[in-house]
Amino acid sequence: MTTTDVVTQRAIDVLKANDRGGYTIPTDGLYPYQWNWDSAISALGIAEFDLERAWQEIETLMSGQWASGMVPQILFHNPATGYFPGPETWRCDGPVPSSGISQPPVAVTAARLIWEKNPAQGRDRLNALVPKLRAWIDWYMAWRLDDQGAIFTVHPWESGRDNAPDWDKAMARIDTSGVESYTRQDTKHVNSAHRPTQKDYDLYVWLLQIGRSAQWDDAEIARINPFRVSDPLMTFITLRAVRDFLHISNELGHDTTSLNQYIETLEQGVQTLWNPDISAFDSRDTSSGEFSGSISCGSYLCWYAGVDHPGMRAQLQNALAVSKYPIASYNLNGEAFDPHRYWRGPTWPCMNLLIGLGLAERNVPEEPELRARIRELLATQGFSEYFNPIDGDPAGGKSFSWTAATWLYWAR
Ligand code: 9WN
Repeated sequence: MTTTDVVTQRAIDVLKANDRGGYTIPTDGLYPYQWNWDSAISALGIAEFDLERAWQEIETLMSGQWASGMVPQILFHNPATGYFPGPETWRCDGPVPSSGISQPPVAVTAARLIWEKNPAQGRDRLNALVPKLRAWIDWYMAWRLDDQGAIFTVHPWESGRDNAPDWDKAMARIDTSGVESYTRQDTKHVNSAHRPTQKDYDLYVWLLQIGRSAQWDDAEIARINPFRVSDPLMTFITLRAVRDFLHISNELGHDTTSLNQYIETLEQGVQTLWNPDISAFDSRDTSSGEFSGSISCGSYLCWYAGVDHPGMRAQLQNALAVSKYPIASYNLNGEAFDPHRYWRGPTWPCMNLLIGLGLAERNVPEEPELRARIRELLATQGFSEYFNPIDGDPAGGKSFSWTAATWLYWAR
């Protein structure tokens, strides 16, 4: 067996070990349930060795969809211990016990990519998913679209980048003094210096309480939730999802009403996230209109969304020059940079997978170099949750599903 074969077998073993029967958990212990965008990325990896099981991953995720069209961030299919907040804290009543917020809609794109591996075999399964994927896209456009055409998040957990510096200014304006008492579980599994701070968690729980007091009603949340930050990552991933869904709908003969309008709106929206002061796509607080001043891994998803930008190409070249293992979750020269703390500096291979797909599709010449760096990182350090961008030191959960999937689908 070659080294590549050995690492590939290890990646398959990780995904199989994290399989809980119809869905894949991100990692044992730290995250014992089904997470939305983790499952989408895991499904891409699973599709490399078991196409049927890859479809099932997406189908199980969509089984948790609410009547509103929202697809939850976490589905608590089976009782488990060791994670906070669980279903008893969220108190939602969807078809499957769940959290009350969503996550970036990578699953729409994953459905297209899995289908393309064998269109004849996947046709019926994709046809059955189409109305659900459509309802989720419509929900995003109804409830998460700002007045400039960008997608915002109402909770850092919804963005998927929990403690990113993108939210710092918006968070600083919120008084969390009414937060209920709670016990964190995450720091029992991993080093607390690598996790969000207590202050971050107070805000996460406080925002959860807001949603719960609105009984998770979208209109009421829109009225009372003070946290609303437009995010390049969410906007790029949604734009990409709509483009892929339009393609699927055309190919399979489904209704395409409004989809071109959505694309036009989001294309305009992403341009409003360009911050000339840092020469990058940036997050914007919808209440103050202020940019966060953050160059993040989300900034580099422009190509994934079909958007080229010479300024981001320059950023990409710089990122390859200043760190051994790019693209980091946050710019190494940024004032909030911390190489260990979660979304404030470490490199997340799963984000590089999405960035890399976009670079490859747009024929950006730096793609092979980026892929080679991540390949080396995973082959030598294994499938951890995230890594120090400077020395590649692994951190967070071990045997992580979407990291293994990154190897199988892209890096190997
Ligand atoms: C909250 C599962 C998830 C990822 C997120 C990542 C982290 C959860 C947490 O883990 O967030 O969703 O409790 O820290 O930030 O992107 O989906 O891997």
